[in-house]
Amino acid sequence: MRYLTAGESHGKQLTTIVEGIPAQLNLLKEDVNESLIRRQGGYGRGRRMKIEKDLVSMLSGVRHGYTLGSPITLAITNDDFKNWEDIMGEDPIDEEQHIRRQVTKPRPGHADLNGALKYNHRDMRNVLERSSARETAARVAAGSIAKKILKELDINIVGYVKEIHGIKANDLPMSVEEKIRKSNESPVRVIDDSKEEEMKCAIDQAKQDGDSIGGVVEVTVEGVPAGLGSYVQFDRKLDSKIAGAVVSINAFKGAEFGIGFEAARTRGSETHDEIGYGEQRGYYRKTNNLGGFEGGMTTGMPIVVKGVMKPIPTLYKPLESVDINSKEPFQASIERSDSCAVPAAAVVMEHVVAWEVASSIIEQFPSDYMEQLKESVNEYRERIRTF
Ligand code: EPS
Repeated sequence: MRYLTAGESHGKQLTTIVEGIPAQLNLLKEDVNESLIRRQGGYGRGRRMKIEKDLVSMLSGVRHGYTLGSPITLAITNDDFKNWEDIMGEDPIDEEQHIRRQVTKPRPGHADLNGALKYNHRDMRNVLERSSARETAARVAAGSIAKKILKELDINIVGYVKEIHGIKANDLPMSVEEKIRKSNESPVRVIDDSKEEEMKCAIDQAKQDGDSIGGVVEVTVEGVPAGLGSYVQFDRKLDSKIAGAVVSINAFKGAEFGIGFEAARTRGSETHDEIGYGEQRGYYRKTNNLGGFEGGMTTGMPIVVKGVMKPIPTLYKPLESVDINSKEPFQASIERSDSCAVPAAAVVMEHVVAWEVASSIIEQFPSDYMEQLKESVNEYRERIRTF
């Protein structure tokens, strides 16, 4: 399975081309739209989300509600484009107009300066349009198809917020279904609502101060068979692919599995999960400190992975930078922005993790069509249960 996305933040549309999806997967526009709508929400989003209503058109690869096995093209229109047509249109504009409109003041923490240096762009709009987190809508669209595959295989996945600006939600034992329901009801996408108000206050305060705040999100995947991924080669380890996908989300700075960095402070005897066996359940671990992975392969326990998101770098409060034309210092100008996008990022992370898990299944099992995939996964599950 693979996909490519295209599109600028204020361009005409976002496009995702997805390839390698088995034939005969039931897939409706509503499945993709449900994910897109979840991503748009969350307390702390800026004015842009009031303009956009992300809805997908399926331009290829789906017929009468089922996938064909051919590439699937997903298109999301940017409603804001109508306000940007003269700035983002494909036709040439005169030199004077171009110079007047150039973005020459890079925002600290953004891709602006590094992208300009690399691609030799004197107008940093050429960088910021594509490096914008708007692109995550296109990735969520791809991930929503992966989630449909997982669902058919009885694998459930959810992303939710663990922490916003140091305010930590409590761990509550809940099924994935319950976590989905709870987090969907929460404006800050937490499953523990006792911290909700505190988090909203922190977001309000950041907004009032012209600042932004980050946080930690967690994704849980239940129902994965043991043995996805492989230890035999570094680039086949599924935990490393998931970590790569998480860190590839705009503004993410790290990923950890299970107790993660805490393992630096625990002894081996407190870290490793003891193995048990039950006739129905097969092999299992008595705890899940390692977050569902040993040796780059799933253990059959839930995958539990966290990602950390830095505060969004587009600030109302000025930070010092340098104009690339005058080379003079300036205080960054005011930009429209989200003061906190952590709740939306939980949805994005859920979808990129879903993609990696589904990809590893498609790679491992015959998967030209859904029935074939289901049969081979079930056969495998039965074999390892009685192993
Ligand atoms: C973003 C800035 C804001 C966000 C945007 C990401 O957009 P704008 O510059 O148009 O105000 O709302 O996020 C989205 C559009 C989205 O769909 O998530 C940025 O600078 O990355």
